[in-house]
Amino acid sequence: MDMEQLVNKYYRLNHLPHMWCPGCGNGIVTSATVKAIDKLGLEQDKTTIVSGIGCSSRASGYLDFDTVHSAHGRAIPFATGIKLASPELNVIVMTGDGDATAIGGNHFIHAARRNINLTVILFNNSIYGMTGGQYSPLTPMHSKASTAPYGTIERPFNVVELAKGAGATFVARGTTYHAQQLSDVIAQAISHDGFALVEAITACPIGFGRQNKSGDGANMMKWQKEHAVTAAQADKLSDEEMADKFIIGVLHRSEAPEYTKQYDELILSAQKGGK
Ligand SMILES: Cc1ncc(C[n+]2csc(CCOP(=O)(O)OP(=O)(O)O)c2C)c(N)n1
Ligand code: SF4
Ligand SMILES: [Mg+2]
Repeated sequence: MDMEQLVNKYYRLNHLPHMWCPGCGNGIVTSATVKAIDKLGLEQDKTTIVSGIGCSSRASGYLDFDTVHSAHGRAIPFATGIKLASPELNVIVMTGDGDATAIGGNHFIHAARRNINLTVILFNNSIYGMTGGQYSPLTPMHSKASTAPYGTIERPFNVVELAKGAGATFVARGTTYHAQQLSDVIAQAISHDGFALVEAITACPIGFGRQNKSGDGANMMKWQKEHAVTAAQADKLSDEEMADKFIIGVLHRSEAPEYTKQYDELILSAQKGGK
Protein backbone atom coordinates (compact mmCIF):
# COMPACT_ATOMS: atom_id res chain seq x y z
CA MET A 1 0.00 0.00 0.00
CA ASP A 2 1.46 3.42 -0.90
CA MET A 3 1.18 6.44 1.40
CA GLU A 4 -1.94 7.78 -0.35
CA GLN A 5 -3.74 4.46 0.12
CA LEU A 6 -2.60 4.31 3.75
CA VAL A 7 -3.94 7.82 4.36
CA ASN A 8 -7.28 7.00 2.73
CA LYS A 9 -7.64 3.82 4.75
CA TYR A 10 -6.36 4.82 8.19
CA TYR A 11 -6.70 8.61 8.56
CA ARG A 12 -9.83 10.62 9.32
CA LEU A 13 -9.70 12.81 6.25
CA ASN A 14 -12.28 15.21 7.67
CA HIS A 15 -9.88 15.96 10.57
CA LEU A 16 -7.03 16.95 8.24
CA PRO A 17 -5.00 19.09 7.71
CA HIS A 18 -3.29 18.46 11.03
CA MET A 19 -2.31 21.22 13.46
CA TRP A 20 1.40 20.39 13.72
CA CYS A 21 4.00 23.06 12.87
CA PRO A 22 6.15 22.82 9.73
CA GLY A 23 9.11 20.53 10.49
CA CYS A 24 7.40 18.82 13.43
CA GLY A 25 8.20 15.10 13.63
CA ASN A 26 4.80 14.04 14.97
CA GLY A 27 3.46 13.20 11.50
CA ILE A 28 6.40 10.84 10.90
CA VAL A 29 5.83 8.95 14.16
CA THR A 30 2.13 8.73 13.31
CA SER A 31 2.75 7.37 9.82
CA ALA A 32 5.35 4.91 11.18
CA THR A 33 2.62 3.64 13.52
CA VAL A 34 0.07 3.33 10.71
CA LYS A 35 2.57 1.45 8.52
CA ALA A 36 3.25 -0.96 11.41
CA ILE A 37 -0.48 -1.55 11.92
CA ASP A 38 -0.93 -2.15 8.20
CA LYS A 39 2.07 -4.48 8.01
CA LEU A 40 0.66 -6.57 10.85
CA GLY A 41 -2.80 -6.57 9.23
CA LEU A 42 -4.54 -5.48 12.45
CA GLU A 43 -8.29 -5.03 12.09
CA GLN A 44 -9.28 -1.38 12.47
CA ASP A 45 -12.29 -2.31 14.59
CA LYS A 46 -10.09 -4.37 16.91
CA THR A 47 -7.49 -1.66 17.40
CA THR A 48 -7.90 1.15 19.90
CA ILE A 49 -5.64 4.17 20.12
CA VAL A 50 -5.49 6.15 23.35
CA SER A 51 -3.68 9.41 23.89
CA GLY A 52 -3.31 11.99 26.63
CA ILE A 53 -2.97 15.71 25.98
CA GLY A 54 -0.19 17.44 24.06
CA CYS A 55 0.76 18.09 20.43
CA SER A 56 1.74 14.43 20.05
CA SER A 57 -1.46 13.26 21.71
CA ARG A 58 -3.43 14.88 18.89
CA ALA A 59 -2.35 11.90 16.76
CA SER A 60 -5.26 9.77 18.00
CA GLY A 61 -7.77 12.26 16.57
CA TYR A 62 -6.34 11.97 13.07
CA LEU A 63 -6.55 8.17 12.94
CA ASP A 64 -9.60 6.17 11.94
CA PHE A 65 -9.75 3.61 14.74
CA ASP A 66 -11.70 3.59 17.97
CA THR A 67 -9.78 6.37 19.68
CA VAL A 68 -9.78 8.10 23.03
CA HIS A 69 -8.18 11.54 23.45
CA SER A 70 -8.14 11.43 27.24
CA ALA A 71 -6.72 13.74 29.92
CA HIS A 72 -3.14 14.94 30.39
CA GLY A 73 -1.06 12.10 31.85
CA ARG A 74 -3.97 9.68 31.90
CA ALA A 75 -3.63 7.83 28.59
CA ILE A 76 -2.21 4.74 30.28
CA PRO A 77 -5.00 4.41 32.91
CA PHE A 78 -7.65 4.80 30.17
CA ALA A 79 -5.82 2.21 28.06
CA THR A 80 -5.51 -0.12 31.05
CA GLY A 81 -9.27 0.01 31.60
CA ILE A 82 -9.98 -0.67 27.93
CA LYS A 83 -7.54 -3.60 27.80
CA LEU A 84 -8.93 -5.13 31.00
CA ALA A 85 -12.52 -4.85 29.75
CA SER A 86 -11.69 -6.11 26.24
CA PRO A 87 -8.39 -8.02 26.25
CA GLU A 88 -8.92 -9.07 22.64
CA LEU A 89 -8.31 -5.48 21.46
CA ASN A 90 -4.92 -4.20 20.34
CA VAL A 91 -4.46 -1.17 22.57
CA ILE A 92 -1.91 1.41 21.47
CA VAL A 93 -1.03 4.48 23.55
CA MET A 94 0.33 7.58 21.79
CA THR A 95 1.81 9.92 24.38
CA GLY A 96 4.32 12.73 24.86
CA ASP A 97 7.40 12.88 27.09
CA GLY A 98 5.57 15.22 29.48
CA ASP A 99 2.35 13.23 29.32
CA ALA A 100 4.04 9.88 30.01
CA THR A 101 6.85 10.75 32.41
CA ALA A 102 5.83 13.90 34.32
CA ILE A 103 2.12 14.03 35.24
CA GLY A 104 1.67 10.45 33.99
CA GLY A 105 4.92 9.04 35.35
CA ASN A 106 3.32 7.05 38.10
CA HIS A 107 0.89 5.38 35.69
CA PHE A 108 3.75 4.64 33.31
CA ILE A 109 5.90 2.73 35.82
CA HIS A 110 2.98 0.77 37.25
CA ALA A 111 1.69 -0.33 33.84
CA ALA A 112 5.24 -1.55 33.10
CA ARG A 113 5.38 -3.29 36.47
CA ARG A 114 2.09 -5.11 35.80
CA ASN A 115 3.24 -6.11 32.31
CA ILE A 116 -0.16 -5.33 30.84
CA ASN A 117 -0.26 -5.82 27.07
CA LEU A 118 -0.20 -2.21 25.92
CA THR A 119 2.02 -0.68 23.25
CA VAL A 120 3.20 2.74 24.38
CA ILE A 121 4.62 4.96 21.65
CA LEU A 122 6.28 7.81 23.48
CA PHE A 123 6.89 10.84 21.24
CA ASN A 124 10.06 12.23 22.82
CA ASN A 125 10.55 15.80 21.61
CA SER A 126 12.36 16.66 24.89
CA ILE A 127 9.88 19.42 25.81
CA TYR A 128 6.28 20.37 26.52
CA GLY A 129 5.49 21.43 22.95
CA MET A 130 1.83 22.29 23.26
CA THR A 131 2.07 24.67 26.20
CA GLY A 132 5.06 26.76 25.12
CA GLY A 133 8.32 24.94 25.73
CA GLN A 134 8.50 24.05 29.44
CA TYR A 135 11.10 21.40 30.28
CA SER A 136 10.00 17.81 30.88
CA PRO A 137 11.64 14.90 32.74
CA LEU A 138 13.24 13.96 29.39
CA THR A 139 14.74 17.37 28.56
CA PRO A 140 18.54 17.02 28.35
CA MET A 141 20.61 18.79 31.06
CA HIS A 142 21.46 22.43 30.29
CA SER A 143 18.84 22.74 27.53
CA LYS A 144 16.90 25.97 27.55
CA ALA A 145 13.18 25.94 28.24
CA SER A 146 10.60 28.61 29.03
CA THR A 147 10.80 27.36 32.63
CA ALA A 148 14.63 27.19 32.49
CA PRO A 149 15.83 30.30 30.64
CA TYR A 150 19.41 29.69 31.82
CA GLY A 151 19.27 25.95 31.04
CA THR A 152 17.77 23.13 33.08
CA ILE A 153 19.89 21.72 35.88
CA GLU A 154 17.65 18.65 36.30
CA ARG A 155 19.04 15.30 35.17
CA PRO A 156 16.65 13.65 32.71
CA PHE A 157 15.31 10.14 33.00
CA ASN A 158 16.67 7.61 30.56
CA VAL A 159 13.12 6.44 29.77
CA VAL A 160 14.33 3.16 28.28
CA GLU A 161 16.10 2.27 31.54
CA LEU A 162 13.14 3.55 33.55
CA ALA A 163 10.74 1.25 31.69
CA LYS A 164 13.13 -1.70 31.97
CA GLY A 165 13.67 -1.12 35.67
CA ALA A 166 9.93 -0.88 36.24
CA GLY A 167 9.38 -4.26 34.57
CA ALA A 168 8.56 -3.56 30.89
CA THR A 169 9.14 -6.71 28.85
CA PHE A 170 9.80 -4.97 25.52
CA VAL A 171 11.68 -1.72 25.10
CA ALA A 172 12.85 -0.12 21.87
CA ARG A 173 13.97 3.23 20.55
CA GLY A 174 13.78 4.84 17.13
CA THR A 175 13.92 8.26 15.52
CA THR A 176 11.94 10.09 12.87
CA TYR A 177 15.10 10.21 10.71
CA HIS A 178 15.16 6.38 10.77
CA ALA A 179 11.45 6.20 9.92
CA GLN A 180 11.44 2.68 8.48
CA GLN A 181 13.36 1.30 11.46
CA LEU A 182 10.93 3.14 13.76
CA SER A 183 7.98 1.48 12.03
CA ASP A 184 9.68 -1.93 12.31
CA VAL A 185 10.22 -1.61 16.08
CA ILE A 186 6.65 -0.36 16.53
CA ALA A 187 5.41 -3.50 14.70
CA GLN A 188 7.53 -5.68 17.02
CA ALA A 189 6.20 -3.80 20.05
CA ILE A 190 2.59 -4.32 18.96
CA SER A 191 3.26 -8.04 18.41
CA HIS A 192 4.80 -8.40 21.87
CA ASP A 193 2.51 -9.96 24.51
CA GLY A 194 3.20 -7.63 27.44
CA PHE A 195 4.00 -4.01 28.22
CA ALA A 196 5.97 -2.56 25.31
CA LEU A 197 7.57 0.86 25.09
CA VAL A 198 8.87 2.52 21.95
CA GLU A 199 10.70 5.78 22.57
CA ALA A 200 10.35 7.74 19.32
CA ILE A 201 12.85 10.60 19.18
CA THR A 202 11.10 13.40 17.30
CA ALA A 203 11.85 17.03 16.48
CA CYS A 204 9.97 19.99 17.93
CA PRO A 205 11.60 22.87 16.05
CA ILE A 206 9.28 25.41 17.69
CA GLY A 207 8.99 24.57 21.42
CA PHE A 208 12.50 23.09 21.78
CA GLY A 209 14.39 24.11 18.66
CA ARG A 210 13.87 27.88 18.81
CA GLN A 211 15.07 28.18 22.40
CA ASN A 212 18.02 25.88 21.82
CA LYS A 213 19.04 27.20 18.39
CA SER A 214 18.65 23.71 16.93
CA GLY A 215 17.63 24.95 13.48
CA ASP A 216 14.64 23.75 11.53
CA GLY A 217 13.04 20.30 11.44
CA ALA A 218 15.49 19.07 8.79
CA ASN A 219 18.47 20.17 10.93
CA MET A 220 17.00 18.43 13.95
CA MET A 221 16.61 15.23 11.94
CA LYS A 222 20.25 15.57 10.86
CA TRP A 223 21.12 15.69 14.55
CA GLN A 224 19.18 12.41 15.03
CA LYS A 225 21.10 10.84 12.13
CA GLU A 226 24.45 11.91 13.61
CA HIS A 227 23.75 10.84 17.20
CA ALA A 228 21.88 7.54 16.80
CA VAL A 229 23.87 4.30 16.64
CA THR A 230 22.88 0.65 16.53
CA ALA A 231 23.91 -1.71 19.33
CA ALA A 232 26.52 -3.25 16.98
CA GLN A 233 28.02 0.18 16.27
CA ALA A 234 27.94 1.07 19.98
CA ASP A 235 30.01 -2.04 20.78
CA LYS A 236 32.87 -0.62 18.71
CA LEU A 237 32.79 2.84 20.31
CA SER A 238 34.59 3.99 23.48
CA ASP A 239 32.65 5.42 26.43
CA GLU A 240 33.85 8.87 25.38
CA GLU A 241 32.62 8.39 21.82
CA MET A 242 29.28 7.14 23.16
CA ALA A 243 28.85 10.13 25.51
CA ASP A 244 26.67 12.13 23.10
CA LYS A 245 25.17 9.13 21.27
CA PHE A 246 22.11 6.98 21.89
CA ILE A 247 21.28 3.46 20.77
CA ILE A 248 18.33 2.69 18.50
CA GLY A 249 16.66 -0.67 17.91
CA VAL A 250 15.14 -3.27 20.24
CA LEU A 251 16.95 -2.71 23.56
CA HIS A 252 15.25 -5.19 25.85
CA ARG A 253 12.95 -8.17 25.55
CA SER A 254 11.98 -10.56 28.36
CA GLU A 255 9.21 -12.97 29.34
CA ALA A 256 6.77 -12.44 32.21
CA PRO A 257 3.09 -13.26 32.84
CA GLU A 258 0.77 -10.80 31.08
CA TYR A 259 -1.62 -8.97 33.38
CA THR A 260 -5.00 -9.40 31.64
CA LYS A 261 -4.38 -13.14 31.19
CA GLN A 262 -3.60 -13.49 34.89
CA TYR A 263 -6.66 -11.41 35.69
CA ASP A 264 -8.94 -13.67 33.64
CA GLU A 265 -7.43 -16.77 35.27
CA LEU A 266 -8.05 -15.22 38.68
CA ILE A 267 -11.70 -14.58 37.83
CA LEU A 268 -12.14 -18.20 36.66
CA SER A 269 -10.46 -19.51 39.77
CA ALA A 270 -12.59 -17.27 42.02
CA GLN A 271 -15.73 -18.50 40.23
CA LYS A 272 -14.63 -22.07 41.00
CA GLY A 273 -14.27 -21.23 44.67
CA GLY A 274 -10.83 -19.66 44.77
CA LYS A 275 -8.74 -22.81 44.27
C1 LIG B 1 -4.11 18.28 34.28
C2 LIG B 1 -3.46 19.13 33.24
N1 LIG B 1 -2.31 19.77 33.55
C3 LIG B 1 -1.68 20.51 32.62
C4 LIG B 1 -2.21 20.63 31.37
C5 LIG B 1 -1.53 21.49 30.36
N2 LIG B 1 -0.78 20.74 29.39
C6 LIG B 1 -1.34 20.36 28.22
S1 LIG B 1 -0.25 19.53 27.23
C7 LIG B 1 0.97 19.71 28.38
C8 LIG B 1 2.37 19.20 28.12
C9 LIG B 1 2.53 18.46 26.86
O1 LIG B 1 3.85 17.98 26.74
P1 LIG B 1 4.10 16.55 26.11
O2 LIG B 1 3.32 15.52 26.80
O3 LIG B 1 5.57 16.35 26.07
O4 LIG B 1 3.47 16.68 24.65
P2 LIG B 1 3.96 17.54 23.40
O5 LIG B 1 3.06 18.72 23.33
O6 LIG B 1 5.39 17.91 23.61
O7 LIG B 1 3.79 16.60 22.25
C10 LIG B 1 0.53 20.38 29.52
C11 LIG B 1 1.38 20.69 30.69
C12 LIG B 1 -3.40 19.95 31.08
N3 LIG B 1 -3.96 19.98 29.85
N4 LIG B 1 -4.00 19.21 32.02
S1 SF4 C 1 5.06 22.96 19.13
FE1 SF4 C 1 6.57 21.40 18.60
S2 SF4 C 1 5.57 19.40 19.00
FE2 SF4 C 1 3.97 21.00 18.89
S3 SF4 C 1 3.29 20.95 16.76
FE3 SF4 C 1 4.85 22.56 16.92
S4 SF4 C 1 6.79 21.54 16.39
FE4 SF4 C 1 5.28 19.93 16.83
MG1 LIG D 1 6.87 16.66 24.47
